[in-house]
Amino acid sequence: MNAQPDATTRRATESRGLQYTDTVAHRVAQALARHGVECLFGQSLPSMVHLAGREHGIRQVAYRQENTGGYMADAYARLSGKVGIVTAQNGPAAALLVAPLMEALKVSVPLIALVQDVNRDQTDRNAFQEIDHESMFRPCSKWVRRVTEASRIDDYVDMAFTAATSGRPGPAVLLLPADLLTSPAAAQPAAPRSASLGRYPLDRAMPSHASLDEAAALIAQAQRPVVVAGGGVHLSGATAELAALQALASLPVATTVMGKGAVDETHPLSLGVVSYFTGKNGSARFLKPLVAEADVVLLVGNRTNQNGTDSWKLYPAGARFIHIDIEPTEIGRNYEALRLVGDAKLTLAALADRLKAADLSQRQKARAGLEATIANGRRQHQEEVAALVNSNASPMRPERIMRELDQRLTAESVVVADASYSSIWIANGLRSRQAGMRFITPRGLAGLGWGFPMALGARVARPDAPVFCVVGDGGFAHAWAELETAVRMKLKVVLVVLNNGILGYQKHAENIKFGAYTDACQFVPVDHAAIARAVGARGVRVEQAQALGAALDEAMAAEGTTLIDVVTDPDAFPPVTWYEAV
Ligand SMILES: Cc1ncc(C[n+]2csc(CCOP(=O)(O)OP(=O)(O)O)c2C)c(N)n1
Ligand SMILES: [Mg+2]
Repeated sequence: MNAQPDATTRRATESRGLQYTDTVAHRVAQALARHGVECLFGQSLPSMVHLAGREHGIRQVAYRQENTGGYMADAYARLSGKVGIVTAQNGPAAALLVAPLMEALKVSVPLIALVQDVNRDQTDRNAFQEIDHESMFRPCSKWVRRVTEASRIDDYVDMAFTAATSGRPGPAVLLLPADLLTSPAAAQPAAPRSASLGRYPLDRAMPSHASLDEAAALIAQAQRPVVVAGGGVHLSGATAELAALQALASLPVATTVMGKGAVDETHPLSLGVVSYFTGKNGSARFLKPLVAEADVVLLVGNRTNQNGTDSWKLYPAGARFIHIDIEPTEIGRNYEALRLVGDAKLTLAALADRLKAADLSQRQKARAGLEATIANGRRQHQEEVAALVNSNASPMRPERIMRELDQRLTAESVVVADASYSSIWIANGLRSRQAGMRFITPRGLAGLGWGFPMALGARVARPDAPVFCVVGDGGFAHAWAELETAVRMKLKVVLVVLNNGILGYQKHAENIKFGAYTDACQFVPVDHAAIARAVGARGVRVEQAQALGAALDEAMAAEGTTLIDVVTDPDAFPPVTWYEAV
């Protein structure tokens, strides 16, 4: 006979409905809803915020680990145009947010971390999991504050959104003491805040008329101008303006990895990604001179970082630079430039307006020759890689894997890749079909393992878009647990694991640098498809090139996430230029 559960057991095991109404947490949720927040990426704490959030129609998207939760929120922000919100408990959980916040800081993605803190009267008493959050978060965020007064909730939530979405977007951290959240909400002020600040860019600034005039004249008179578009073009939503400028002034446009998709890569004036992988078999190998020999270089939302500039060797030393950026200190960091401090969308449009009135005959005359040069460079590349792209070898060549994927992309597809070789394979092997198509890669810090959780966040932002994800087997092992999240949260991703059995980039780079590789590089055989099936996802293994197409088609037609474990050539590496230079 079953004994009746005692009162404590009943209280612990039965959900009786939320015991709190009109708390500070409710006021937080209300403010989030005012800023257009629809979902919180969170495991549980601060529980009161999640529970109150339900009452405002705010959905919880669960994660298994704070690290990956941060990347989910990041990709969500990149694709939704809204702020990504991630929540975490104080202490060790909060510490796991450092890497995703740092990524967001590097590549200017607006995130807000809502982090629970210890009760206000327990501060500095060695309370459970108490750490100095403000010191920990300061170097990886734009703004970090701890709110302690019930009457200031709207003020602080609005400050967090303003920090995240204004100027150069980035992460903000709001620390919420646990006892404050369950306290009664303060009385509403006579004039409650009503602004919605959850979209970015919050403010769009413009450079001076004089500097725009000067830039337009430089472009109109240039002999060999080129545009190099970075991720800032996507952040600003400036892809239509960039396409218009490209067409109007007959400008060849290259992108960085972060900027991929800023232009249509099938356009006769697009160069694709031109950066640190223009070696043998690189898609931009034969187009690189259009960047390296330019006389005027227009940088747009481009950090001029090491990878994008191929260790600052790619851009021509003698060129005149024009740099559009919302962040004044990025202009002139590595290349002295005509400073166009402003929002990319407005600035490109203003530049185009001026060029419409300018004498563009030189640009028009150059166009046919330029298009022929680009077509020729593309053809040379296609001839060079034909054998690899069409290879039926087993284990498979990544170039062949990219061919199968590329054939299935549409302008609506979103492609996400992990760090390591996967982001290079997709940048090289897949083409953007229209200005504004999105390829999401963790290029702020290139941390391993971020690809798959980013794909989940991408799917939350674009529930109707086909989301493809390409990851290496080493990086994916950082995030296996989120396969269960994909199943539970009903997030469909077509996940391709490049199973080469090694930490490829690590092993090849070590061999090239040192003539030997370290013991961590080689794995025992792993059946990733079985891992997927173990948590209720679809999992298939592909060992023959001829089988990949059908596997992709089935995955695209299936209901939930499918993991395709593709047995990949461990000796294949992408065209990293320094591999050839050493
Ligand atoms: C968090 C993190 N740890 C370590 C590295 C260093 N790292 C860069 S690439 C790489 C190997 C990745 O192997 P895998 O994910 O299997 O991809 P592959 O290169 O084999 O395609 C390593 C260890 C990193 N970038 N990030
Ligand atoms: Mg690998």
